Formats: sequence, structure tokens, C-alpha cells
Amino acid sequence: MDVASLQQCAGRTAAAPPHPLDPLSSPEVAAAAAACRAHAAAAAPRLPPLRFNTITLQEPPKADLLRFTNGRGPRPPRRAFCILQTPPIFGVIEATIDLSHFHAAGAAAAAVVSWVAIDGNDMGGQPLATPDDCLEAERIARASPRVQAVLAERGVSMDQVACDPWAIHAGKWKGRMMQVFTYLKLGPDDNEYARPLDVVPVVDLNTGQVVDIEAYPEAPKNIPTAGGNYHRDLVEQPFREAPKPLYVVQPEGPSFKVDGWRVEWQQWDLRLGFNGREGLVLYDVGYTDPQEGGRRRPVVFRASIVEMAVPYADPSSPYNRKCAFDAGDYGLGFAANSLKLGCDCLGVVQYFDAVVNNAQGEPVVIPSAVCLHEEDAGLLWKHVDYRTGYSEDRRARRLVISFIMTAVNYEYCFYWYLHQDGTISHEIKLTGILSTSLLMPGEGDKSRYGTMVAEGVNAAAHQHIFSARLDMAVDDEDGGRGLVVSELNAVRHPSHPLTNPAGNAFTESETDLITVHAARRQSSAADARVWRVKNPARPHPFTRKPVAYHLYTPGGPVLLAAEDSVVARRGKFTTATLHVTPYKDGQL
Ligand SMILES: [Cu+2]
Repeated sequence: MDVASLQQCAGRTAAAPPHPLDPLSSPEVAAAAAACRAHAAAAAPRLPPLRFNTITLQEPPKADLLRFTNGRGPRPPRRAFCILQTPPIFGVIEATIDLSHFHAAGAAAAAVVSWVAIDGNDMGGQPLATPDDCLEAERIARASPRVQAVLAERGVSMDQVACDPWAIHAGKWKGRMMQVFTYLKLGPDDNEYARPLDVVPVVDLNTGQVVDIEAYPEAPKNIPTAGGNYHRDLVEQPFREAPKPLYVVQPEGPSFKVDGWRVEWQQWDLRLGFNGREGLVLYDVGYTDPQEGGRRRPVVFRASIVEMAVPYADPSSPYNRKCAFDAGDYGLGFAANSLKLGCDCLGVVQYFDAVVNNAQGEPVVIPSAVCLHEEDAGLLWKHVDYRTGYSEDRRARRLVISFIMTAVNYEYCFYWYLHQDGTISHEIKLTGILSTSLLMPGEGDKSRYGTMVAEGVNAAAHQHIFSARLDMAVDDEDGGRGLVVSELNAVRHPSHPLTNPAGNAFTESETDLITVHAARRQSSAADARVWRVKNPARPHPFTRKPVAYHLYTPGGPVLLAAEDSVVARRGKFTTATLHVTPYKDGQL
């Protein structure tokens, strides 16, 4: 049977195939899951039922993708990458599913092309805890009579408890462990972080058992009674007077154009993507340069926030295990919010729905997960000829591509900005509620590792360290071949009777970062340090220097935890501001 008759059988019309970088659609997620189930049933019928951790697009190898997008090669196969679990077995299966013929021929054409089982003891890590896993951790803790008994000693019943599941990055246990921080929650909308409890069960998601319960040796008598509510019906203080209305009006519509996941705006064009781990991804960002005769200049091949670390400073157990890697632990995309017009974004907004998966392998649609809109960005440029009083100015507009995710107590709001001057910037807003712990009487001293935010309530000091992975292209049509990264530092020159008689001279030094080792660098505001990503094959028309982008990073310390701490070993990225490494397929 040929493809055309298969289409007729299925009663479908051949739709244009998705772009190789389009995120998996709901039918594709479902087809990938069905292919995994069929494979498991045929190849390993005695395996326990599959639990689906991740079903996501397997991006084509970069070289294949470039050959296709540059019109030099065939469309790369469309593939899904699946992380599967079979509890109570400790381990994962990594499966790759070919979906190339799915659009023409239907779900039966989704086929397993690789199926690799990895023993949990060999993994050296864990797949992330999906929203279903987090709910499962909470269910296990709640169902435990032992946990219930420890809470009862504190005069607390389980229906008054909120459970925050956190990944564990160190500990004496082997298995798929989560630690569950508990709080007293006196109603469905009560803010539990005002009343932390000292009871921390440790659960194994694979076996469904509570394996440990950590708590203060004696039931504390000082569980806070004061509330700290944010729900508008429960806030005790009156609200301040609201400011008068402010409208963002775009009577002629937005200046961007959207076609599927492709976006065009003010000389820029790019593709958007989304997956459970990273959330929003920018692909193939280019700028069509009128000063170069309308040539499209590739800028970034791929950009996303790939990881973040939130290590806490309290040295006492169990709080010294508090460290979240929110991308790798929970998935920035799995926990993405559905955005609301007028609250999360203003103006004429284009939303993109995201598709992730649940533990049954079903597609889960997050409506309006990504927001695209324009913002006035203040003044872009201005000059006044003070002699004549003649003034010219240009107002700046920026394109904002954003998503927001909830990591238990926190909200992280990620904003990519494209500017009219060719700049790309990224802003992360952190909001939500501090994760708190209970101070025992006389333990006020411990708040030196944090801040006492209410009587008996400690908010431990901590860092938020983000990893932006930038695969730069800088004017190279083939994804950034031969780019060189260098470091620039301001250099003061001593006074010298011949070369610097007035002592005013300063220059900048430029050092190419040749090796991966040499390219582990720290930021230094005092040296005006920036990094330059340059393309030696493209000299600037009159400086003859390679065209380049500069990377500006925020100041602030890298990881403050000790070098031999778990977070330093697990999250090497936290120990330097910049890491430059060669591109490698699959290293996402
Ligand atoms: Cu914080």
C-alpha cells in the first residue's frame, strides 16, 4: 500500500509536514507513547507498565538541519525522544521514535528506532521529577501512618499539611528519592510558608515507600500562629489605592508577523520552540541588514536557559540538602504557567500553546504558555544641536518573548528581548514566596544563614544561578563555524614621560580563549570585562576586525558553596560565569 492510499484509508488530507524544529504536537506525543507501549508489549512483555517521564522532540543533528534549511539536503527524520520508567525497577529506558511518516500515514507509522535500558545504579543522576512525580511524592508522604504519627505529635493532622516535594542531590539513600518539606496550611488558600513544620519525610518514587522521616528530636511548641496571606480574600491589610488605568493600544495591530512557530519583526526573524525541560527555545535568530544590501545575517543558532541552581546556606540537616536545579529537577517547561492577557502581558499579544506529556504518555496542553508582544522601550537615540536647538530622537521598541514557570514556591519569569539596534538581551524576574523553615526556640542564631521573616520563621539565604546556553552563529550561514571567543579587559597605563605624559591613557586587552580550560572565566565589573564572540571569516568593512557580538553578564558572585559541596560537583556551571565549549550534538 502506498502513502497516498494510506492517507485515503485514514480519511486524512496530507498536511504540510512540520518544520524540523517545531515542538511535538499533541498527536505526535500520543503516537510516540503508543509506539513505546507497542514496543514494550512485543519486546519485553514482562516489564511493569511504562511510566512516561518525558516525550519531546529529538532535534535533528545540527549538520543535517543546516543542510536542509540551506536547501542542500533532505528533510531530516522527525523523531521523538522518550524517557520511560518502569517502577518499581530503578532505572530508565531512553527510546527514540521515528515520526517521519506519521503525518502522511498515521499513528501506525510511528516506529521505535532505538530502545536503551539504563540501570538506575549506573545513571549517576535521575530524570527530572515531572508534575505527576511531584504529586506522587506528596501522595506517598500523606499516606504514610508514620508521617501521620509524627505530625500528630505536633498536634497537626494531615489535612492541615502542605507538602513541597524537592529533589535530593546527596544522601544515604539509593533510589528515586524526593524529600518532602511540610507546612501547616489552614485552608485551601492559606499561605503555608508562614507556618513551616520541622517534619521532612524522604520518599522513594519507585517503591512508593517513605524511607526516612527527619524531624526535630522533640515536637516543637512554637509552630507559628500568625498568618502571612497573599490571597486577596485573606489579606488582612487594606490594599493601597490602585493607580488610574493605563492602556496599551495598538490600533493597527502588532508589527510582528507569525507563521506557525516562525516570527518576523523589525529585520529580525527566528523560530520558537518549547520543551518540558528548558521551556522556551529560540532557534535560528537572524537579522536582515539593510546596510549589507538586505543580506540575512545569522546571529544565534540556538538559545535557551538550560539549567539553574538554587543552593541554600543553612548548614543544619535536613536543610543543608536544600538545593534545587529547577530545569533538571522539575523542568522549566513542564511547570510553565498559562498566561493571562492584562495580567502577565499587555498590548496586542500572540500566545503559543505548549505541549508536554503526563505519566500515562498523554499529551498535556499548556494554553498560552509563551507570550510574544511588543513593548515601548524608552528612548533609543537622541541628539540636540545645542546651537540651533534642533532635536532628533527615536523611540525604542522591543520584541518580548516570554514564559513563566512555577517552581513550587517560586515563580520564574523568563524574557528574551530583541532590540532594534541588533542587541539581544535576557531578563529573569523572580517572584513568588520564599521557602521557609522553622526555628527552634533559642535557634534565632541560625538566622545568620538567612533572614528571620516572622517569629520563628527562617528564610535561608540562597543563590539563584542560571545557565544560558548560547550557540552563536554571528554571520555564518552554517551555524557558527570557526567562531572565536575572546575576553576583553580594560587596561590602565602608568604615566610615562614619552608615551603617556599626562597619565590619561587606557586601552583594552583582548585574549582569545583557546581551550575549554582557558575559557572558564569569571565576570569582573572592575575590569569592564566582556566576552566577544567573533567571526574571523567576516571582517568589518572598515575596521577590518572580525564582526562580533559582545556578551555582557551580570556581576555578582558565582557559587558561594564550598568547592567540595554537592552543588559544586553536580552543577559545575555554577562555578564560573563563562564556559565556552565546542558544539556537540545531543549535548543539550
Ligand atoms: Cu530566592
